[in-house]
Amino acid sequence: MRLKQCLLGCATLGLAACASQPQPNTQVSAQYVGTTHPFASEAIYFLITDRFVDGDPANNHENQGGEHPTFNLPLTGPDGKTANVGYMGGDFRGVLNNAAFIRDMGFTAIWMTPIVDNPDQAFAGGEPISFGGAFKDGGKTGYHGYWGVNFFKVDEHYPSAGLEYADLTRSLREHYGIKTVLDVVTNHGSPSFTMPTDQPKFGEIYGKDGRLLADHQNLSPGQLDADNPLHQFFHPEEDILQLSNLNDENPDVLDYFVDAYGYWLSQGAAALRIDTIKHVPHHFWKQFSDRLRAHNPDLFMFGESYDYNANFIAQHTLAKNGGISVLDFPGQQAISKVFSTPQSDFAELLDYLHLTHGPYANPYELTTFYDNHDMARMNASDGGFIDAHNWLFTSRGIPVVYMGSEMGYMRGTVEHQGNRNYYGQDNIELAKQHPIHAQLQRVANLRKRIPALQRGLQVNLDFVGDQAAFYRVVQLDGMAQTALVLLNKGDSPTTIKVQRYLQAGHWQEQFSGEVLALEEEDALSDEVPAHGVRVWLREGPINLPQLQAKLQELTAHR
Ligand SMILES: [Ca+2]
Ligand SMILES: [Ca+2]
Ligand SMILES: [Ca+2]
Repeated sequence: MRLKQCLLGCATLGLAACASQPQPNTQVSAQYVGTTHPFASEAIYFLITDRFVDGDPANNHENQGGEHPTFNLPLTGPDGKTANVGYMGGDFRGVLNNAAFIRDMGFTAIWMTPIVDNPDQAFAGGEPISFGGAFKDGGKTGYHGYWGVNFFKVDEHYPSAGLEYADLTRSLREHYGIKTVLDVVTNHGSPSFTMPTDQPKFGEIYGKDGRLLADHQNLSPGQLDADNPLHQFFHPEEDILQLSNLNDENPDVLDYFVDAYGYWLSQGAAALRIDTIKHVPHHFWKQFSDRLRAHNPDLFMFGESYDYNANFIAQHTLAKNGGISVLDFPGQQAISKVFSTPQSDFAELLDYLHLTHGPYANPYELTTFYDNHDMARMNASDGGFIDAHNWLFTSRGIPVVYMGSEMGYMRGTVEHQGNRNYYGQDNIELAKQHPIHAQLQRVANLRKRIPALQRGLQVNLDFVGDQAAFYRVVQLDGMAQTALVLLNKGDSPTTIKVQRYLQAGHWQEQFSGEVLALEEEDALSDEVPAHGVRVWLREGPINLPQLQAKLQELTAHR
């Protein structure tokens, strides 16, 4: 077959061109792939457990907290707008009740905010938070989960009878094919000083057996006593607001978290998202990673290094620092800007990709997103959200979508302006009819069945104005695919013409089923709908020398 193609090629190209081609039998085994990591196949739906869906009012603890209640604490803004810093009832049952919704949208994994026990009162210290405010913890509760107290214990707001964490992970996996991503913190516990009077659980850390291991005792970090065993879990310096700054130099702290997160992995967590990773030194992560992977060899972890400098965040991805992937914050910035600004140019997306000579251990293993719970929700039109998803699910990286984006929920708002508002079953029912949801479901399910879109090398063609064209190519273990992705973020249909690296053969457009039989040196010209995506797929070995050379270059310098 290959010989026949070469002979045909010689007939058109002439003997000299044929003679310069690599030997056919070396091409058969050539491997082209962005990453072979199993987790690259996943697409992640991110939800704030407390704010997703209240599936069981029995665990709401509406009367918790005494003089510092924890349930439903609204922040009131102008024009009747509200945010909320109390618990609002979301739980494991609410997630499981909507597992089919998440699966049907095309997601294969759910990242839930931390599930471990947080304090049972609102924080009375710090500076009071108000509507639209930031960097103040006064008056807040641990509804978000990032204020751990006992890292071995599920917070009382989440489980139901017969639905502990292990039951949830098992049901999601066995009945819906969904993996669970555990959100982990090692940098800090709960707020730990400036309380008018010391509040229970704040600044405290408990062991698996329920024993008190550490207590900040409402002292400022500078007042901690290095000789007091209860203080040795903490750094004597402030880090983030009043949060207890855990001492990453203390081997007991490392042991504690390796044990705790190893325990949750044994309860069915499939991957870890690591909070505030840049606040903890690399040597800690190297040991943490080595010890967890000793028992979980392929464990995928991705960190939140909230920074727009790729060289900085990429440090975590290096093997010497633990080989931990990261959320692509530079990508987030670019993606959000491009798709919320109609006059933007697709070319503005090229810089963050770092497909060659970049700082990342492997750019194809980054988790990609355009907003989350810690920033303003993307302020885009429905078309902008649709375009963002069309890009996210076809370009390099593992897509992460924050709950509510399927209907552009609370778009443009920051954390305490509505971006963390309760989502709820009623909104989910509305989302199922929303145009953003319809298009997301279409492209996410396409990625789910096409390995080239999950792990293929990305070969960029033209990125100009509202048009983008690129290939994703994979040739691995007897499977070979070339996906040609055509994107249009404009308000009217546009024709995109591609000739560069275009292989002869049978191509099929994956949404419409249209087919094309291309000869060598043919061009492909296709009309892409407004805010649309077209994906042409060619199955079979990569046999075009120019494309082979490009793929070899991308591989050599990835
Ligand atoms: Ca509940
Ligand atoms: Ca609690
Ligand atoms: Ca720290």
